[in-house]
Amino acid sequence: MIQNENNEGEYLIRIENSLVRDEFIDINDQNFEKMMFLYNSALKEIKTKIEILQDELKIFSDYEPIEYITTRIKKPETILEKLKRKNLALTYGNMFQEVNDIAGIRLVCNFKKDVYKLVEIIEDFQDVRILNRKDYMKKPKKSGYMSYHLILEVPVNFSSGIMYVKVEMQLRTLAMDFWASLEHKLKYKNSNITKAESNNLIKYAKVINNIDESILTISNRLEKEKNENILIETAESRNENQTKKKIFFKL
Ligand code: 0O2
Repeated sequence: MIQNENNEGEYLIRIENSLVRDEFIDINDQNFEKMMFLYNSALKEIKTKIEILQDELKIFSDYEPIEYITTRIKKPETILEKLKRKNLALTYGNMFQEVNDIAGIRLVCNFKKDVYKLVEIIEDFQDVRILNRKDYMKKPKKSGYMSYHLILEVPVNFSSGIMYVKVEMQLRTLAMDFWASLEHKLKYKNSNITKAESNNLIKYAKVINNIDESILTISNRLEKEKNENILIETAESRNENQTKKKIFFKL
């Protein structure tokens, strides 16, 4: 790695080596801007990887598990709020090490099985590291929230070398996304909601989950039928070829 005092890379290595670890965050200073540059770069990298995967699955396997992708960078005020919520000093070191979702990418899928298939594929990415995972689909949060979360470390090539930057990936179905987006607006960050309204939101999450399960059953049946038809067609064409061969030998 180039160790040049004046280049950006040296600054990045400094963050890694914790030279600015104890500095307090100032959302208007250059250090903050540089931190955001790191997260934005990682987000571009992972988004491109997922888009390439999406194209590959479509072209080679006629499989389109992702309905849409969204990305976002956490607002500066929300980063500070999160550090306070975790009772941590508002330093760059804590921001870099303890806040995992400054860069966020969301993959919204059609079916639950697509989420697990994508997780398996991402696990096989050679360069992306998985630091942590939470399966809120198998075990929803008390609020009713369902999603699959991966904390990734994404490699970004800078002039001074490679740096691994954390990105939170949320994978969920369309139905889960519908619920989570509305609940986020109505309740997640709003303490004015009543107990009854809160209970209703939990109830709706269960309804959403039932819908997801029923839709999955339909999709599984159709897939099974399609595979069976392929098998029948293959067997038929094999028989046809054998008949042709017999006719050929008779001639
Ligand atoms: P925002 O405004 O969406 O960014 P940890 O990462 O383990 O230190 P954290 O961040 O609480 O702790 O982990 P968790 O539970 O995996 O939550 C991460 C993100 O998931 C949240 O980010 C939300 O985006 C989403 N989330 C978690 N619980 C709920 C929920 O009950 N309802 C909704 N709608 N979203 C939820 P932030 O930073 O809390 O919020």
